[in-house]
Amino acid sequence: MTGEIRKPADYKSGVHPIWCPGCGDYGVLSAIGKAFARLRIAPENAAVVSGIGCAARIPAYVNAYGFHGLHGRALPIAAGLKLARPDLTVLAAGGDGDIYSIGGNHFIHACRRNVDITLLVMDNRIYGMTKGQPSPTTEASFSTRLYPEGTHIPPLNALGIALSAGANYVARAFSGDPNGLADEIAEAIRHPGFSLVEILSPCVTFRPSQKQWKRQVQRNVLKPAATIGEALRMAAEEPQLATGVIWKGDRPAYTGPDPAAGRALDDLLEEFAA
Ligand SMILES: Cc1ncc(C[n+]2csc(CCOP(=O)(O)OP(=O)(O)O)c2C)c(N)n1
Ligand code: SF4
Ligand SMILES: [Mg+2]
Repeated sequence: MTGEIRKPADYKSGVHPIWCPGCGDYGVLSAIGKAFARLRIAPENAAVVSGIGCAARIPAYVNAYGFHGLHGRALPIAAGLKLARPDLTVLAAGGDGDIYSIGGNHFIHACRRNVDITLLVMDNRIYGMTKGQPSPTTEASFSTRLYPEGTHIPPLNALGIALSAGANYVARAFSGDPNGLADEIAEAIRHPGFSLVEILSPCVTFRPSQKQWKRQVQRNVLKPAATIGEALRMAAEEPQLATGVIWKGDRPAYTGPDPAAGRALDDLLEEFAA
């Protein structure tokens, strides 16, 4: 750690968040500032990239480079940015719908590619921005206006998918503990390769019962598994409100093709034209 000493407040952009009062995403915003301060990351050396959703508004509120992209497309933008600017600390951030539903394909391949970025998924088990439709992580029996008796579809095991696809660091955290969350985000940033931190982040408007998470979440009970098999078992069997790190892998991060081994663009154009 060599950078200038900074305070969490240095990472506030000055844009006033328009999330509902009590939304869990405030805790995530606070934790990002604390994590950046702990790692002494200069605002001009960080970028936060998102898609669309309440959670995906977060780049506007962080004093760093930001990109508010298309729904589901945070990850390819974040990975491309990191390959082009390896000196930047790159976070991708979004909701359970943005990342796991419309962005699900990108999610799988981001885990597989293992570019050195950190993904924060603010999981409220609902589409908050579009007023409460079920998301991939909504419980099968949860009643919404579209599905009064629930969808009868089991929720996605996103941590298990991340592990199977090759993510190098996999954790679950809780937005109601910004100090603990800041430690987890800082650790995920420091770990090389693709890191997933799935953050239980209540939607107090469309899932008011999630306010109970404050006392229901089992904090930091998951510990890194010694084998990928054990990590997969934990992802499948441990309680869905248990938090902690379940996997720290040692895959080398993907840094892009070696320019020396590639073909020059001019040669390719010449060959194509011939
Ligand atoms: C291509 C496209 N399809 C659908 C939408 C509508 N839409 C906006 S946000 C969203 C889901 C947001 O849910 P989530 O990612 O869980 O974020 P939250 O609002 O819960 O934080 C949807 C379906 C859109 N903006 N673009
Ligand atoms: S609708 Fe839900 S997720 Fe969106 S800002 Fe309000 S509480 Fe947060
Ligand atoms: Mg959501």
